[in-house]
Amino acid sequence: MKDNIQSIEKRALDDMKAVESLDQLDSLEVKYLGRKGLVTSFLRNISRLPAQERPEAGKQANFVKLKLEDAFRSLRERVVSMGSSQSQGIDVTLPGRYIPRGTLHPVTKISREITGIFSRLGFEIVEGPEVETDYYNFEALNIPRYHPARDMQDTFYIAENIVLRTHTSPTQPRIMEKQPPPVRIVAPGKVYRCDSDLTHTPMFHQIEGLMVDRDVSFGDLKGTLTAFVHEFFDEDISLRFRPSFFPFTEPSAEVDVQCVMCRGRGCRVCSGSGWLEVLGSGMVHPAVFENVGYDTGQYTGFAFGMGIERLAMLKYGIDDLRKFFENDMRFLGQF
Ligand code: 2NM
Repeated sequence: MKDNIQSIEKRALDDMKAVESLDQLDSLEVKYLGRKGLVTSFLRNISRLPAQERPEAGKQANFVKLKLEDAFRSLRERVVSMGSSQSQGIDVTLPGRYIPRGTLHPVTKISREITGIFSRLGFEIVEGPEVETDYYNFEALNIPRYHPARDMQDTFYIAENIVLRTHTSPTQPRIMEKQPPPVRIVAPGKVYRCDSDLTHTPMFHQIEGLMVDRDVSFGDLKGTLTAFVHEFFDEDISLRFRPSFFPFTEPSAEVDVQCVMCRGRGCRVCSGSGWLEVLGSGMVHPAVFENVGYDTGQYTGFAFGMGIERLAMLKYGIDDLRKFFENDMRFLGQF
C-alpha cells in the first residue's frame, strides 16, 4: 500500500515533465487529483485497509496529495507565462489590446500652454501657498482694510489672519521680498472665493505675472501682453487696452480681444459687443514696491493676471464653467 502511493507520486512527476501545453496539464491534473483520479481513489480506498495500517497510509497519501497539488500549481504558472505562446500560438495579425490612457485636464493643458509662452519670453515660473496670510493676500498688495474685496462674502477665512488666497498675486510680494530686481515671474495656481453660481466656482485657477527692472514702461506691458495674446489665440487677432482700476496697479488696464467666436461681428459669447475681456494688468503701484523694500526711484514694473478657466472656455469653445469640475470622462477625454 505504501509503495503504491509512492509509485503514483513518481509517475505523476514523470508525466509532468512531458507537459507541453495547458490542455495536457489539465488532463494530467484530472488523472491524478480529479474526483476519480489516482490519488483521490487511493485516499478513498484507505477505509478498506486493516485498521492498524490506515493512519500511516492516510498520512502518506495526504502528504503526496499536497505535494502534487503544489507541483501542479507551479507547473501551471510556468506553462501560462512562457509556454502558451508556443503551445497555443499568437496570432500576430490580431488588433492590439486597447490600453486606456489618461488625458491632461483642460485647465492643466491651458495653464502649461500659458506658462510655456511666458517662459519663452524670459519669465520664470514660481508658485506660492494656497493658504495665505492676510498680509500677503491684501495688505502687501495695497488692498486697504475696509476694501470690499476683503469682505467675508468673497474671502474664505481659516483663522483670524489666515485666508485661502483669493488671487495668485500674493506670490509676487513674497518673491520680491526675497530677491532684488530684475524680476520676471509668472505664478500659476488655485485661488478661492466664497462665491458659487452658474459662472462662479469657489475654487478656480489664475496666472499672474510680474516684471520689474529699471525703465520698465507701459509700452513693455503692451508689447509683452500683445505677444502673449497673439501666440495664445491667433497672430491676426486685434486687441485693445481699456482703462481700469486695481488697488495694486496704477495706471491699470484691462485687455480685450476681438471675439474669437464671431471675429468681432457680435454674438452670444461676446454679448454682441465683438470684444472679450481676457486679462487685467497695470503698472505696479509704488505702495506695493515700498512694502517689499524696492526703491521706487530706481525701479518700475508691470503686472497682469488672468483666469485660466475663462481662457480655456474661449479657446475650446466650452460654454459651461461647471464642466471643468464635474470630472465627466466624456468631457475630459476630448482634450
Ligand atoms: C491683476 C491685474 C493687475 C498683479 C499685481 C501684482 C503685484 F504683486 F505685482 F502687485 N500681482 N498681480 C495684477 C495686476 C493682477 O489681475 C487681474
